[in-house]
Amino acid sequence: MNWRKLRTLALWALVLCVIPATRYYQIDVPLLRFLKGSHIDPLSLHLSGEFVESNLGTEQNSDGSVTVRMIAQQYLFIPHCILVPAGVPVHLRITSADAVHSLTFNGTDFAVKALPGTISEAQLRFPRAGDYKTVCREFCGAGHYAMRSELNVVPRGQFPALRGEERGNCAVQ
Ligand SMILES: [Cu+2]
Repeated sequence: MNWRKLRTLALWALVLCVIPATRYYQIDVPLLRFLKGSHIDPLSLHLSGEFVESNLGTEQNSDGSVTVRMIAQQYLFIPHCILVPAGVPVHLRITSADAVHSLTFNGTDFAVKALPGTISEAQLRFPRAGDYKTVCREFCGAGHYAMRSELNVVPRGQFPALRGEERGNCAVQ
């Protein structure tokens, strides 16, 4: 093999490595999740599986922690308001029904990408009670600026026992 061919080959190999490296959330993460078998169909989220409407919101676990399930879609987060207790581990599971979104809470450094076809997981803990605005920080289309919802953290003792249909409703207090 002559040097010119080798150089061209090396250049292509470099380009093919650089593209996924700069598109971690768009290429690498979905590919890894797909290979691991945690692929989820964004078109049927509302119809069956973990992200049906009745299963969204805050679920209490037997060990005292809570699991929050959310869908991000143009241009809202579902549920629109999340209620969690202060000082307990919050297991967040979020997916997207369409574009790439980024879930953030005003006043915190926390950010998690929501990607169609995969479930993003994060562990959180809110030490004090308070209300946070939930804002999308990934430009996802014309209505991106209005994509926001709420997270209400209440003292642990005041956190109500949520029934199934109340999981995505902050009004239950
Ligand atoms: Cu957005």
